[in-house]
Amino acid sequence: MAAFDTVIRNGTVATASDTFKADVAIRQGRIAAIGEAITDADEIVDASGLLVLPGGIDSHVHISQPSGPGIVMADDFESATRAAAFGGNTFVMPYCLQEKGQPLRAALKDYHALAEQACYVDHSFHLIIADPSDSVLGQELPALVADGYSSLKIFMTYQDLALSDYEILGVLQVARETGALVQIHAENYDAIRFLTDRLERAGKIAPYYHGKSRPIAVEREATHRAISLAELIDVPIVIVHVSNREAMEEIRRAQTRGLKIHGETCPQYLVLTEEDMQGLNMEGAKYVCSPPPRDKASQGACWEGLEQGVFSLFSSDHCPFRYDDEAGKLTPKGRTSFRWVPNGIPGVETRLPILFSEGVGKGRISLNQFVAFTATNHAKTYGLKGKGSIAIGYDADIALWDPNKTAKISQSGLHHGSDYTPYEGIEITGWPVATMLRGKFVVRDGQLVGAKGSGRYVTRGKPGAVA
Ligand code: DUC
Ligand code: ZN
Ligand code: ZN
Repeated sequence: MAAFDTVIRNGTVATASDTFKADVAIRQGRIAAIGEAITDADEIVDASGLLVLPGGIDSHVHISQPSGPGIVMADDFESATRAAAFGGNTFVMPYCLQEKGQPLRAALKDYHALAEQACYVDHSFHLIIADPSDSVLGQELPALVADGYSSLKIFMTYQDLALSDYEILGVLQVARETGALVQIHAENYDAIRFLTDRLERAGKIAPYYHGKSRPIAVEREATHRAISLAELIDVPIVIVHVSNREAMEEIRRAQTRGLKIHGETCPQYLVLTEEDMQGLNMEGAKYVCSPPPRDKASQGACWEGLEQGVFSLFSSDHCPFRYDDEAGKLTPKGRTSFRWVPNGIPGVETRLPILFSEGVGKGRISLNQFVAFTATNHAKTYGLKGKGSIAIGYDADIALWDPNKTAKISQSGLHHGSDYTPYEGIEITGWPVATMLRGKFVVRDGQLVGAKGSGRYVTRGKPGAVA
């Protein structure tokens, strides 16, 4: 009997701190040895010329999430996790949305049922708290945090989701008491409502005006307020999907003052601008997401936030809708105003290639920063044990990358459920060529070889508690 099930030979391994040539040996789904000339294995995978990286962890994706009357997300758990695997990911953290009045466990039951037997990569859930009632805060949430649902998201905008400052403080207090980590969507709801009404009255209803309805000050003010509320309770938070310098500088200032504020940015803020929402007819709807893409200077600020470590997380905010579909971007109501265009864009498959090509390839970040921003920091921040690095004892969640493979992003080459990609035509150098989940290939030689349902639900520990 061979000592190992599989050995990945002759590749260049990168972790969040080091890059080195090594063979990686796998036994029973875990990394069992890292060394030179390991040959005693049932299967030898030649990784000459390839990078051996931890599988990507995308801690911000929306899958099968209810999105308003008549609107349907373009991905279910099968298609989203298939796309994730092709994009070099081995773990996703989608949201479990609590509808108003719904017990949290009832919401979780629904999402687990959707995900069970459907996933190609591992997953866990963040809870979206839409209704922080006394029983949710007093009993339901503490019990769920103890059960490993140790992170949640709250919103400062959207009808039916926006929490008052009083409610936010209540959620943060429970997070402090239980050790849960709270993500905050920081945009000022009343300001957006006011600006949207004014734009509509002026006949400015095209998708382009989505950006004008939520300018930078809307995000900066809410970011500042979220940080202040977290400071009052003395609890860490994550400001998700940061799009511009002013919000980034709010986070930097808080970090400089010693507050534990995590920052996340996403591909759309590095490579898209509000001009993309200018398309003819409804084409601009393809780029409508919140916060909206800004301008070139904002892109530069988001790069700076990554380069200088203000942001520790790079996620896709995959929130996919079909374009040419009345249940998607072309909902009839969307033609009457940008207000009704579903917010969100697909990106789980393109997140890693975009950051690799634009970041590592163009010398903006190191390969080790890439690994940290796309895998290791997600595991540490959200309490995911034994994942997010190439280390002995860790799950063999591995992506093999060809750093020289060049191809344009194109809808025809993607595997998500959407009928378009907002990143169409972007030239990428460096693609994942194989993805392995707990020692078994999910994607190899451009083919899906993993079994549907092989992705498991994983219980997380306390955020930040992983060494
Ligand atoms: N927030 C998200 O995190 N994703 C999509 C839309 C939104 O507002
Ligand atoms: Zn959000
Ligand atoms: Zn999101």
